[in-house]
Amino acid sequence: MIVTGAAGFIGSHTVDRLLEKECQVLGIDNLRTGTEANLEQAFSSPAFQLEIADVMDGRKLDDLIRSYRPEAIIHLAALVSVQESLENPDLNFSLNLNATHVIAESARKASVPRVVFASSAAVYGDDPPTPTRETETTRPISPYGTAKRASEVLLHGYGRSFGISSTCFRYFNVYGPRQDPGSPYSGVISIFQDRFSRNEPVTVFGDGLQTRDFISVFDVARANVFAATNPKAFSGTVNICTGQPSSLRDILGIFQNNFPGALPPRFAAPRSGDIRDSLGAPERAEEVLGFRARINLTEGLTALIKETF
Ligand code: UD2
Repeated sequence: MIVTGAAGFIGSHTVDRLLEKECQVLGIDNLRTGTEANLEQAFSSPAFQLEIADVMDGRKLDDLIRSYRPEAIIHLAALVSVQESLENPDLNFSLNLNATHVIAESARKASVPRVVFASSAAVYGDDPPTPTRETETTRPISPYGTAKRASEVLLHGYGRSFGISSTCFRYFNVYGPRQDPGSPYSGVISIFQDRFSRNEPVTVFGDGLQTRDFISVFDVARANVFAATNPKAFSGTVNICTGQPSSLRDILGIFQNNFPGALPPRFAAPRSGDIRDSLGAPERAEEVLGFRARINLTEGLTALIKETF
């Protein structure tokens, strides 16, 4: 197996899961946003190797893929911040679309049978009907969502042209250990975890009644590994979500239960561009992959807070 973005949040958990399943894994990462610390557990396995390389480097990728001859490529390397894609659309184009083409080409040349790709619920745009199905019209509202959608089309077109199976996962709001809380646009759960554990107040933008479909990174890694290791994995787009809405107040409540005596939250005006409710329809994942999220939010968040994962 090859995992690009192996040193990132979702990548490192995917590597850990592949190693648990006794796969040989070559991780590729340029360490732009990922860190080797995320791979601490993986480095203890002789089945794991990390290559520090850029997925934009087509020649290097060709060499690596041709010599490793993976059963599948799980392509997770990306520019992960929607905000950064708005500030630097050109870099977003390189990392989130051009790199997909580099991967597709390398896969074709080395006859790799399967690619699993990290797409995003951001392809749906603002306030689609909920729960949102994969058949919903996509109307991305950021360069990030646009490149993710274009990458899906590219991979499916390549798949049909050259017989490569491509599973494009539209992840909803992923949370869990190793998520970087470093920017104001980081996932809300990573920010809350950081603030509560340092006894600093959190800020709630809006009334806190906005809802999201939060899915544990352990469930996401399980979906990635299932699609990559299953020769009959479905080719197409699939939501990776729980189908369960949670409000920000629900999240806050779980943190407050675990941190009695924490400072009260501050409330601020809603963020511009914030959507009210995001909720995925999980049925297709169940139908075509037999995948269903197993970790409910209270359980997953409590484990994250207590670091008992
Ligand atoms: C996700 C993406 C975002 C964009 C958006 C499109 C992530 C981390 N963010 O944003 O880049 O694609 O989807 O709809 O995947 N919030 C607070 N306090 C904080 C931080 C956040 O109240 O300190 C609120 C935020 O205003 C939002 C909710 O929490 O209402 C969730 O925020 P988020 O950035 O984790 O995720 P989301 O779905 O808004």
